[in-house]
Amino acid sequence: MSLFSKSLKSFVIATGLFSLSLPATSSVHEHKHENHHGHASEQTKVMVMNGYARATFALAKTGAVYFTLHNTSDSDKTLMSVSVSSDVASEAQIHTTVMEEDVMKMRELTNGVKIQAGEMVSFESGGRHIMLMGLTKGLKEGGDLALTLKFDDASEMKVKLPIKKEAGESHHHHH
Ligand SMILES: [Cu+2]
Repeated sequence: MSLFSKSLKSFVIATGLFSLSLPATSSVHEHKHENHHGHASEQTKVMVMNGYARATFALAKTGAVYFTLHNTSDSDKTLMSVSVSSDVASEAQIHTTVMEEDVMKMRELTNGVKIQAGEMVSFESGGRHIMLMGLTKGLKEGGDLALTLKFDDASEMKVKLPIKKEAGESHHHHH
């Protein structure tokens, strides 16, 4: 855990969580004053924990991102989509991994991932993950990856995750 604590602080920066009842398109202009109260730490209702992007080789076209989402609010939230700068990749998709006749396959979760009030959902190797498609220059170990997570209540959360090699399990899976 201590490995992650340094970067954890930057994961909890959230925007827009205080405009929960507003549809995505209605905007900031009429409610600008509301943005002033509430510090990020109090308004953050979903925490991103233990997040990282797996380092790739320079010419890789796809990459995977893992984290745990903790919904600290008292209402269910659904992660609907993830966006990434076009400087980094053409698209970010929410994937899950399913076994079909002993073959692992990835599927896009187009309806998002629901995190019930007070619950945690893990995105991890071999399960749900964020897949980056069309990487422009790979993900270099030691760098950062910025993503924006979008929820069904129209809130968005910007996160910056470290790029690193697989966390402590590069060779073996223990069963
Ligand atoms: Cu995938």
